[in-house]
Amino acid sequence: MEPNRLKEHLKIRPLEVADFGRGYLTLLSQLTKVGDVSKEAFQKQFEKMRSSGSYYVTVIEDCNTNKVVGTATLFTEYKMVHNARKRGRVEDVVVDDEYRGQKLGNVLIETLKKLAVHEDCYKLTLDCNDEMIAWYNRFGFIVEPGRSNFLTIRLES
Ligand code: 16G
Repeated sequence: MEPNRLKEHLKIRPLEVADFGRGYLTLLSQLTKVGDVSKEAFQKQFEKMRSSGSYYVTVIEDCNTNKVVGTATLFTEYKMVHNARKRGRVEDVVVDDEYRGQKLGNVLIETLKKLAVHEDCYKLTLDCNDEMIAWYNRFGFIVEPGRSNFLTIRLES
């Protein structure tokens, strides 16, 4: 589905600092623990992400309710390997419970894939809960043979 196939009242666009007030963090809390992020902390982090030039935080807003109802982020990591190109990572994909089944996730992922090609990424990766693997398979993400792992150390205190 192309981004322009979204229903009229749904708009896909980059994250704005005003999305703090449009429920962006509440939406993320449907994915994982957000913690206590003040408006000031949000603004600071937003500015760091924006000025780095490496983050493409994409949201879908319902213009009828002025709420952010879907989001996905492309993070691009500079590499020396592969002719000093970039690796893209898909992060923080979430669609509001009440908007599931409208293919908003498809629009977000297809948009990030195009963006990653445009940004000259040589590959695009993600990690997710095992039960989501089949969903991501639909977009071409696969578990590469011999690499069916994702290693983590939790550094949170
Ligand atoms: C999933 C997300 C990742 C997110 C993490 C949060 C996708 C494709 N993956 O792995 O982006 O940061 O969950 O889980 O959306 P955590 O709180 O356990 O780190």
